[in-house]
Amino acid sequence: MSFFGKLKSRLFKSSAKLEEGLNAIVDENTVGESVELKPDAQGKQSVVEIPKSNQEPNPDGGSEGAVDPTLSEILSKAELETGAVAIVAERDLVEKSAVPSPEAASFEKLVVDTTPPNPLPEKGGLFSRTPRRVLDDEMLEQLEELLIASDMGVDTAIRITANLAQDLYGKKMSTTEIKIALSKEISRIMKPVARPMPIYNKKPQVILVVGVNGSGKTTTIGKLASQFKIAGKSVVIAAGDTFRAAAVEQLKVWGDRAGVPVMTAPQGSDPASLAFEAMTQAEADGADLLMIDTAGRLQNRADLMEELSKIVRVIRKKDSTAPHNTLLVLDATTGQNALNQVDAFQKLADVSGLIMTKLDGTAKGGVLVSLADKFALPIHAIGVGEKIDDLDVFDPEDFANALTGV
Ligand SMILES: Nc1nc2c(ncn2[C@@H]2O[C@H](COP(=O)(O)OP(=O)(O)O)[C@@H](O)[C@H]2O)c(=O)[nH]1
Ligand SMILES: [Mg+2]
Repeated sequence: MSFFGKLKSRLFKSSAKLEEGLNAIVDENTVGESVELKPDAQGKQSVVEIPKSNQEPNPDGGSEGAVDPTLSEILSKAELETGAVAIVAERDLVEKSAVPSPEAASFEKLVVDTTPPNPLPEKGGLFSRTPRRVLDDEMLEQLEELLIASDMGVDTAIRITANLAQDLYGKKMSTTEIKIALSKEISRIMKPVARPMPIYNKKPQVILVVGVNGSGKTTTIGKLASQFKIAGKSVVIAAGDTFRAAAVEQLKVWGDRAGVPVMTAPQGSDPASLAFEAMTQAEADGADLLMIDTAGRLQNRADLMEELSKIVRVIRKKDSTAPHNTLLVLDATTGQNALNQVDAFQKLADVSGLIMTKLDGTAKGGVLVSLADKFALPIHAIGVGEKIDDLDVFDPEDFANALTGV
């Protein structure tokens, strides 16, 4: 499967949450479409014009009364009587009779570059129609709340909805059309920070990897080392989290798998002297890359700061320009807390880029949008699982489409 295919399926929790919220918003004050089905006396379907009064937004703002009892009775009766035949017949009717409104036509122009060539009809049950709602102040407010609930943060949510309003205020929008518009806005925010990790003409290029415990540093180093190795680079890893024996074992497994040497030191020993030895080894081997794992005990900030600055100090004895990259690894499941972690680690180290892990299995994927919006830090890669190929460079369009479920 392509990484985009995988990303889309693994970001499902985030996109499903967004979709559920969008459906609720759109359905709440739907502007009725005119194509509906009604079985006649013989059980065949025919087009029913929804009475005009039902097409107007409910002045109360609720959905009650949007369909009169007679019609809903007819619909539920038809559902029972006509079964699967209706699905085919109904799609046929919708295709033949749907005439795009002028609004829809101008919206098409706006989104022409992202609309799939043959958009599937929207899901809507047996008698599917495409609910649309006029993008007004109330709906914008609800969208803003939904984006905040999707971990995009208040400022970013406001920015996104303001941009939507600028382009689309007063237009009738379906869930799919909102998703496409959202995806465009999100990818616009993320494009400037989507940058692969730079590779310098340095031997060894030193990559320091920082982040809180459990964020995915060790796993990410393993994945990166394997991928660099496959790309023909020679790599040395320093298992600088000497605090946790498991971290060392974990790296050894990745190292064995990738054929990359892993420098280790006894548990509890000084990570800086290990980093120095690893630097010596990497130089002697003529390695292209040296990746240094670190511990992430943020609860003791002063210790961690001292530990990191000592590592930097000793490797600078060998190369004053090192480390060439300081990657901050963030766990998507921590949601908005990831922003605090960026703040904290920028004070501890000279963070040069971000990698976000665990975007699979969380509904908090939107946090990456607020990170992109709030910090100008490059996002190099994203992790969507525990296997070696579950890490890939960050592509803003793919991400925006996967997050919104476009
Ligand atoms: N689902 C998922 N799990 C991940 C991902 N990256 C890391 N993990 C898991 O998160 C846990 C902590 O990772 P680890 O690399 O040990 O974190 P560290 O403490 O920062 O070194 C491990 O169980 C990893 O397998 C990811 O992208 N997706
Ligand atoms: Mg670790």
